[in-house]
Amino acid sequence: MVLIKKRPSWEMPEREATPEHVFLNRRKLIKQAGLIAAAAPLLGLPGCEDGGSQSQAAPIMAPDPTASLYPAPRNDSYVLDREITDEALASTYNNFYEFGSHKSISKAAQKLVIRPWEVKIDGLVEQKQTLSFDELIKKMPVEERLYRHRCVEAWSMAVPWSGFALKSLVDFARPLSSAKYIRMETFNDKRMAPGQKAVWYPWPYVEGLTMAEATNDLAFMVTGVYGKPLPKQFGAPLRLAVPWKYGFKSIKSIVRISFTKKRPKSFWQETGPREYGFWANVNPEVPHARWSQASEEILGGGGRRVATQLFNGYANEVAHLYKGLENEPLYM
Ligand SMILES: Nc1nc2c(c(=O)[nH]1)N[C@H]1C(S)=C(S)[C@@H](COP(=O)(O)O)O[C@H]1N2
Ligand SMILES: [Mo]
Repeated sequence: MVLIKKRPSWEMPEREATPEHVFLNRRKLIKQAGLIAAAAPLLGLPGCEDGGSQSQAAPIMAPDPTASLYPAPRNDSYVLDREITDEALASTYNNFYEFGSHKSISKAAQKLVIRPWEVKIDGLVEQKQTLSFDELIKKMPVEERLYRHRCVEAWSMAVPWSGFALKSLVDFARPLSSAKYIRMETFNDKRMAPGQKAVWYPWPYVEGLTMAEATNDLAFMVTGVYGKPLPKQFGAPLRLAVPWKYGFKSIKSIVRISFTKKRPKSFWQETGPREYGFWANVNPEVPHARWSQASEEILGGGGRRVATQLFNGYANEVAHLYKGLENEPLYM
C-alpha cells in the first residue's frame, strides 16, 4: 500500500481544484447563463464580479456536454440474476490505482480532468485518427445494459452501464484484416493522478482483447452509469466493460485504442506475471495464486457470498470464443 502525501482540496489554489475547462469557460458560462449568474452568490464562484460574492466555497461544475444522452434506452437483452448494486456504494468502492491502491479513491479521482478528452485510434487501421470524446460518442448508438462485474479479488457488483458496443467503435475505426488484437491505454499524468507517482507500476495502464472478443456483442464501451454520465471514479469519460472477464480487464479512462498484430501485455501481467495473464476469464474452478475463485462477496450484500459462475454467467455468449484454446491460460 502506497501512502502519498497530498494537500486537501480546500488548500488548493482554485486553478488546481477546478477542472481546466470549467476554469477557462467560467466567465463565458456566466455571461451566457443568466440562471447561473443569478445563482453565483449561492454557489460561491470565486472571483466572480458579476455574482458579487466573496465566498471561496466549492467551484460549480460545468454541465456535462453529454448529459442529454442519459438515461439511455435500456437494451433488454441483458438481464441480471441479482439486484442492482446500490449507487452510493458502487460509487465509493472502486479500483483505480491511478488514484491509490485501495478502494476509497472516489474523492481523489475528482482531480481527473475529463474535458477536453481526446481518443487516439492508431496501429493497423485504414486511417489513424484522433478525435474528442464528445465527437466520438455522437457517432455511437448509446444504450443502457445491466451487467454483472466480478473483480479478481472475489467481490462483485451489478450495475446499469450506459455506452455502446465496442464493435461499433471497431467498425468506426476500420482496422486492417492483419489486426489480431485491440490494445487500450489509460491516460498518464502524475500531476492529476498521484498513484502514477508509484514507479514500481508500469504506467500507463494497458489492457487488450482479441479481435473476436472485441467484436463480441457483450464487449461494451462505458460512458455512463446509473442513468448519468460516468462519474470520474468509474473511469470517465470512456472505460471498457467485459463482464465475462475479471474486472481488471475493464480498463478505465481510455485515451488510446490501437490495433496490433502482437498480443498486448497488460498492466497486471507486467506487474505480476505469475498471478495475472492476458485472458482473465472468470472461472470458479481455477483459483488465483493466493485465493479461491469459487465464490464471491456481493457488494452491499452484508457479507453474503454466492457461487461464482463460469465466464461470470456469460458462457452462452462467449464460451465459443475459446474453442481450440484449451492449452492457453484462459483463466488467469
Ligand atoms: N486504468 C485503470 N483501469 C482499471 C483499474 C485501474 O486501477 N486503473 N482497476 C480495474 C479493476 S481491478 C476493477 S475491479 C475495475 C473497477 O471498476 P469500478 O471502480 O468501476 O468498480 O476497474 C478496472 N479498470
Ligand atoms: Mo478488480
